[in-house]
Amino acid sequence: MKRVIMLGFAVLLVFAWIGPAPAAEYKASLKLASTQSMDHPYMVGAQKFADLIKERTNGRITVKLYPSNQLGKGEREMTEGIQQGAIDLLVTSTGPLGGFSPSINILDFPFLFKDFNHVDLVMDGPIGQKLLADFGKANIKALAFWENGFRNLTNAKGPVKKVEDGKGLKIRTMENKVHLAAWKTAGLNPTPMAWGEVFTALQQKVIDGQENPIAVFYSAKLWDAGQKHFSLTQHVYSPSPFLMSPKAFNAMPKEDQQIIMKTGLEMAKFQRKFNRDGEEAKLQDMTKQGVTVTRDVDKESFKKAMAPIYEQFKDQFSKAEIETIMNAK
Ligand code: EAX
Repeated sequence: MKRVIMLGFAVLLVFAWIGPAPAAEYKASLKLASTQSMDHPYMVGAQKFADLIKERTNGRITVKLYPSNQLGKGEREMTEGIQQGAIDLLVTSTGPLGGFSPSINILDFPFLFKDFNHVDLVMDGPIGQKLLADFGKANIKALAFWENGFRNLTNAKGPVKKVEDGKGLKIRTMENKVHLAAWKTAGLNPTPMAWGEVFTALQQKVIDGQENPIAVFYSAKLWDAGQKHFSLTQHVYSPSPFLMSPKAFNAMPKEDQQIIMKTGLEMAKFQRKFNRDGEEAKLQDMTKQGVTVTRDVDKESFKKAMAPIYEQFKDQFSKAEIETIMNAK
């Protein structure tokens, strides 16, 4: 009996020895990417995330930041990098994500969310949790919902107050089938494009306009590419999943995985607030840069013009599913 116990101990010891490195010894350097520059709320959140991870792991884990499309010309390419393990962490809009995890497209419907409170309720509740978990099937670890913001239509031709004013405008959309369908239905002329190509396309007048949250427009200084008209259409909320490569995540000891998850979630709160608090000052500064900001947009006209797409996608997203989000309280 004694010998059996001794043998048991020996086996346990061997297993303990060859198991994953204890957190005290584990070291890693992680690459964090996005399409956005260091002053955009994505990268402000990312910088704080990097600082906290370093502090909380006593410098064992460092996070190196790759802003401004350094690791790929757009979000589709970089999401592939996450799947393959070439990129460890990514802040991305939902633009191309439906091609990886189809359920996420439900968030891309126009006029789904009333305001930021409504957004937080859904993102931080069971619906948000389920959408994050679904990424697992695509070999992507989704840590939290950071944010891009409510998107707005901008163009080089003239002020747009109601949907009719925008008819025929050639605009860039993200590589997203719901957005594309919404703009087509509304009578504009949308064309999908990776973010890294938008500035040049605007400059060369290949397109008349684009749509994005205030912070993206501001960080990219799109007025320098001729975008002089900004309409506060707020036609769709743009959430930004904070993604991690399972390869990097699974290589970590449990304690470090927990630090990563906890800090990612904490930064979701911080980053969303930072984004929202900064919007008004950016709008005012844009005006000083010569941008005409149309605030009194007839949103109802956009909402009506885009409404038929809910019917168009009813086989993938039922009315009941959509209403659960719209009526969340
Ligand atoms: O995620 O491609 C886009 O328009 C996105 O909003 C932007 O890159 C931020």
